[in-house]
Amino acid sequence: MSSCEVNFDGLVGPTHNYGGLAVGNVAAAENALAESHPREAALQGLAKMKRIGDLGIRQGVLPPQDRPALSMLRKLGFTGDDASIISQAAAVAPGLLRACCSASSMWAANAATISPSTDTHDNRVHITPANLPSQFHRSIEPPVTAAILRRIFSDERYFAHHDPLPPNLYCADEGAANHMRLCRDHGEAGLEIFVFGRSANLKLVKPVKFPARQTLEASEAISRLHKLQYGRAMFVQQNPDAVDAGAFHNDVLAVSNCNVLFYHEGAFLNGHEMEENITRWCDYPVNFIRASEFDISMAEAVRTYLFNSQIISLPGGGMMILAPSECQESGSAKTLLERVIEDTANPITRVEYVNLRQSMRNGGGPACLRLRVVLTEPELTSVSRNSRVILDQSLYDDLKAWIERHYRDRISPGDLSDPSLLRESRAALDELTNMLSLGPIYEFQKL
Ligand code: SUG
Repeated sequence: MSSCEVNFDGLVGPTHNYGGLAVGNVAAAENALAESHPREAALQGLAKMKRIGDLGIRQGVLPPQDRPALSMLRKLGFTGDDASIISQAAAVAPGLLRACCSASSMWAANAATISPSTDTHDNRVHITPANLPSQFHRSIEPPVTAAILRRIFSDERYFAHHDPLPPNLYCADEGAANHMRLCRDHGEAGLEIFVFGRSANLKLVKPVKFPARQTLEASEAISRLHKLQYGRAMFVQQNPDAVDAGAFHNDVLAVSNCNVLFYHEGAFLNGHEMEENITRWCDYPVNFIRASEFDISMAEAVRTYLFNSQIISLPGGGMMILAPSECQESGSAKTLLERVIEDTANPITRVEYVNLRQSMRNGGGPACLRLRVVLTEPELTSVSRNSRVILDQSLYDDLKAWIERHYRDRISPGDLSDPSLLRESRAALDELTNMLSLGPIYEFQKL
């Protein structure tokens, strides 16, 4: 059966700001408390989706979460009406208010881990929303993420939904950012590679500067829940030095597409052993494009997010790299990309650059913004029948006009205490769920 990979990108939410919240995320720390530009951020993300759609590739949209997260502020002891909760939090716990205003659900690679139906025992697509307990602002996301994914992928004949893992550091799961898949073709069974940063149980080498987010135990649990067929799951440890250099997720230093794995030699604790195992497990040739420290230093790879590029199978054959524009301005990243496309030993024939600077300043590149979902035709049809989340020209036009109508030009940390930001965000999201034919998904819509 023919299948395709649909990237579902997270729409940047109206409260996009630089909260300085993410430990171990170098860009986010550098830009902490800077002024943000939510409208520009959302338009940049939408332009990326449109570019992929224009290449003839299916592209999906995930709505943002409702922020400020009033329900979290209430759980943490603030009382009264919405406006007074926000002003109390701004006065006594500004960091907490920033966390509750984060638009971090835009990085859809952290929304869930998804196994295509070709890989699973019951031939259904298995979906586990990430529990994200490592960073407080991200730990707020799972319930709404789960509701959105259940709504979009609602046909139980095709989709099996699991609850997020229990929300604790033993089971810390960051979703698809730590999950890669190799296959001959998207529609064929694949090898799912789960990349973990630490083990809750075993004494493994650990980073010293920054916390590793994903545990081996969480990865193993997901492979069990997804009923991966025998030989379809592999577990690989991230290099602790890479975490310390700012690779808080594996997708900062590695990206796969079909039979291509593009990565920095320092990404994994034992990259050579991993390559040998992959070669043994795959009955088709795998292209390992391994960049050395000499090609590009790990620091420069983290700065440019070269390996957070998307590798896209083009409808006419061949593959394209969609790289952040920071790579175009980096001598080593650009030279390496040019070498990759000239090398006929791999299927990558083109590179394009995309401006995602607003997201990049919070440590989120092209691949962070997307959740990959391999779907067969009937699975995709069931999605399109249920809602309007697959991008076409008319949805693009509607979303662009919606962003221009509702989003602020700029937000400074002080603006987060303005209760009208809550009202504006809710009005925008209410309109969005209608536009996407999703029905009510946010708590405020059910009150
Ligand atoms: O979890 N940044 C996100 C970036 C996530 C990138 N995702 C992938 N690599 N797949 C994070 O660190 C910054 C928010 C702030 O500080 O305002 C933030 O959450």
